[in-house]
Amino acid sequence: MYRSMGKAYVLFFLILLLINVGCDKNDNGDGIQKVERFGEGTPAVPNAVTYDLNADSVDDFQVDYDLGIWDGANESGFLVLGVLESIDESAALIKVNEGIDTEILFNRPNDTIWREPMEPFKWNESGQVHITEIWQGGDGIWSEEWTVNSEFNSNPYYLGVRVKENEDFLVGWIKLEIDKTNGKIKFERYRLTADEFIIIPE
Ligand SMILES: [Ca+2]
Repeated sequence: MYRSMGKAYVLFFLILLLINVGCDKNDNGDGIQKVERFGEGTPAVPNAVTYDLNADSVDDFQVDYDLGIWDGANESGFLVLGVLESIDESAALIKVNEGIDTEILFNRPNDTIWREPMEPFKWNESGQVHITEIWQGGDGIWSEEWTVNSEFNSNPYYLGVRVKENEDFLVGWIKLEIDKTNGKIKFERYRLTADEFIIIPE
């Protein structure tokens, strides 16, 4: 319920000012950081993590957290988005329904991920996909849990990816565990290949 409300705000009241929270974080030692300047009750935010999935010394993705502001008709609030940023032409697989609505985290075991995906699937070219989020209501109260940007409700989640290697791409998948209590996005397992496709195992 809350998630769909959140989407409506993003789509229809779009005054979304994203500020990278990196400079406002204070690490308390367990990988969760607090955004200090927005005062009491602002959720703790996990550290950014960078991944070099094919171990070629070139980073491929970064999981990071952005602070946003939503502005509705008569109310407004903050939100924090957990995002996966592409580095060096790496990309996440998205599904574009009727050319408009974009889905991520739709893959499951036994799915085939193609190096050259066919419609409605494509590699995300915007540089960032939105994995999880937590919202502050117009009453100032934050949601108790993070929501995951997926049609599925529980861990694990799967994401098709491509990763740049030399002048070519590898295709693969990442199995993610997302902690809804603190927004942590963990790469539990991943696999890449130079083949034309890869199948996500059971
Ligand atoms: Ca790499």
